[in-house]
Amino acid sequence: MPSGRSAADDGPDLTTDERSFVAIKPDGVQRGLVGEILGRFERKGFKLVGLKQLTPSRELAESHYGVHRERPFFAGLVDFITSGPVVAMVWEGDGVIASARKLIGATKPLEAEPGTIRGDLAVNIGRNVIHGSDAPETAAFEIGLWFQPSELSDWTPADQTWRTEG
Ligand code: D4T
Repeated sequence: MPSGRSAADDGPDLTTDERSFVAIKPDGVQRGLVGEILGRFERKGFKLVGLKQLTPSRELAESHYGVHRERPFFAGLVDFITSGPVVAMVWEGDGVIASARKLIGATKPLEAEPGTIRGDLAVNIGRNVIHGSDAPETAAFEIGLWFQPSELSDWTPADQTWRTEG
């Protein structure tokens, strides 16, 4: 650590290799927003370690949204997420789980701040364009649900030292 700095200056203890599962839902794919959304995560400085497009099976969708199984919107949610291609991604970097949620914005697009993906690109909760893991446990579960380990790349961007200190 450079002289004159203490551990407290670094803020929360961030893990550089933290990973989050992010998915562009069928509405985002159909509306041609894939490049726009990928670009926001790239420009932020996160590292893409997994990427594929697939139409999820009902089994996959029901597992992914299992926590909502008893909610009245569950059936419609599963119908929607299985209705067409989804772009599934794994992003890596300092604090990526919480940071991705900030980039994404509030679940209800009306409450999502301008500048966020939902704030800029969505108007309806049932068509809110994108999903991001909400905690380390759900990130680990969702990455394992959507990706095989062999589909994830361990790599170091050439400009890594310009993204993260130390
Ligand atoms: P996801 O999981 O898609 O990233 O959304 P959030 O994490 O932001 O929000 P969530 O889990 O509470 O909701 C999951 C998913 O269900 C849709 N939904 C939600 C809906 O259609 N009607 C509702 O009333 C709620 C609460 C939107 C996101």
